[in-house]
Amino acid sequence: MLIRVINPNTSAPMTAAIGAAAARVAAPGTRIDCVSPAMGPASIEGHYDEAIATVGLLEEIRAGELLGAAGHVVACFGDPGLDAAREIARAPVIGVAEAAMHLATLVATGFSVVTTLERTCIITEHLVHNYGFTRQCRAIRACEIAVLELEHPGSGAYERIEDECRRALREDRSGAIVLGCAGMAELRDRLQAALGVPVVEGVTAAVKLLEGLAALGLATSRHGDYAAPLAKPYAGLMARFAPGGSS
Ligand code: 2AL
Repeated sequence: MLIRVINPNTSAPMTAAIGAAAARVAAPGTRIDCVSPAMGPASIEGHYDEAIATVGLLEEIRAGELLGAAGHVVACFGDPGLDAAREIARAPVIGVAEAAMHLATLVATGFSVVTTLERTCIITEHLVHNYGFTRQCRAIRACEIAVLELEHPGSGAYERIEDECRRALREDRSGAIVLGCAGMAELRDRLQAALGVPVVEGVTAAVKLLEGLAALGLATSRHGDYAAPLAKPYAGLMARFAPGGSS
């Protein structure tokens, strides 16, 4: 089966790192195609970045559907455009934040999210509420690391993340850590070995969940609000995104 992992930011090094992490956990019959949109922000660190990145993401969802993808991963921790993607895709679409949070609740009664910049914490907080994990999410912690710093080996990002995880385990009563950025995918194994608690990372979690859904014959419901968007004209630059009403 083909799983398309879409990094909605346009950083090529981050896309390569996300693809490598996804490929490492994929089952023998799974092919990972990790892509990023041709247009959009270099990193996603706020509401505006998210809103703009969503358009390129949806374009990649459409491209993946044409390639016959059996599943799509939205590989940004804000899960931007997730509901919209589900309206236009026949194959299941999973966001990395929802994947990681769901798995964390299976291995601990409470988890802490350790993310990049403090300004992104409110995006995670909204997701926690939307997904119904307010009782399990004990804290959302920022390391004040810019997303693209994660790709620079000399930035000290790993050490700052490990320090914040240790503070979380001391202070939050959490049994598990959720990594709050797709750019942290390659740090998971090292962090879990260092911390000795489950460290859940969304890219790898989403790949395994998509494989599970496929094995069980489960796909997004087309009944109700995830039905195809209604056909209508879109004006101006958005004209090419107008839904045909047939997907
Ligand atoms: C992210 C992420 O996963 N990718 C990105 O560009 N920004 N999320 C975050 N909290 O920084």
